[in-house]
Amino acid sequence: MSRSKEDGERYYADPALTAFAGRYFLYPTTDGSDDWSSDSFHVLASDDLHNWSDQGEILRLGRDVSWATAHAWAPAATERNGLYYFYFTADDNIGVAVGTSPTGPFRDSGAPIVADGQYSGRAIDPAVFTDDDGTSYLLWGNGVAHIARLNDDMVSIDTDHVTEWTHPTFREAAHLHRRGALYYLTWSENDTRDPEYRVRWATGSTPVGPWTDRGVLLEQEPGEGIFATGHHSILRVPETDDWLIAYHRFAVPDGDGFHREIVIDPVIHLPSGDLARVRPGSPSIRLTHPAIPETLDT
Ligand code: FUB
Repeated sequence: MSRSKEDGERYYADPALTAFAGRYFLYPTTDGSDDWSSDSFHVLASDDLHNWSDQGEILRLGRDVSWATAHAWAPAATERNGLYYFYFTADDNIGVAVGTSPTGPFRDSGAPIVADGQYSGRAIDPAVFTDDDGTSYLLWGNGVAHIARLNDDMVSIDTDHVTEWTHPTFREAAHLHRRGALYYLTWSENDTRDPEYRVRWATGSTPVGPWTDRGVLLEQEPGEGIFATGHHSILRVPETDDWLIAYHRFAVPDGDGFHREIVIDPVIHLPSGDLARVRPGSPSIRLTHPAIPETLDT
């Protein structure tokens, strides 16, 4: 059963925080239904990371995507040569749609870029990373993490360069960022309905590993009523060495694994290259009240 908030709030999860041309964009899962059955994606935009507005629906399964009808989850987006690539989960496949602006409209490529069963584990939770040499990688997985080189068209992967990674704590939401010579692989451990859903990190000297587990980056803060802090993305604020992590948690108050909200906190890289533990709740940017255009507030 779904429940909606009364004052125009919506539940969002699985945030992919990005910056394009001086503006921030957040590509989330639309949450609030008990089996994560949403069939459409919205994008939120902000000039200052504090005030966010819902830019409307950018892709609807069934209508805009012929090969899937539900479970629109965990998207990611990037830009190359003036085109915007929107990667998304749909019924345990990964799709990609292309647009001319960060807010769409996006046109589906016509078939999954990674199909259900094509690789081990579940085909969910895409993330996209572009290295300093311009090579882009698509990450995905549940149970098994995959890091694949994207072809120049950005709508297909180089099947000769797909790296698999497993770890006892790897559940889902693999994400990659680089600072200097060090690559950071981060992921979610446990189930998103579990208060102990949390983010771990590893380091490596290449974008495909090998990876050294470095422990927990972010976890619940029960004393502050904060639970299930996971499925994140990490963004460098353009032109700075400031870094942010966007993640979801059980909505406060009364949330659960199907009613989640997005928050943003700083990520600190210590001089050693280690990541400082993220402390949720002090002082997080909370996205519980994104303004929704009247035409969309149905
Ligand atoms: O939002 C649906 C699913 O829940 C995502 O794909 C997982 O990462 C978990 O957050």
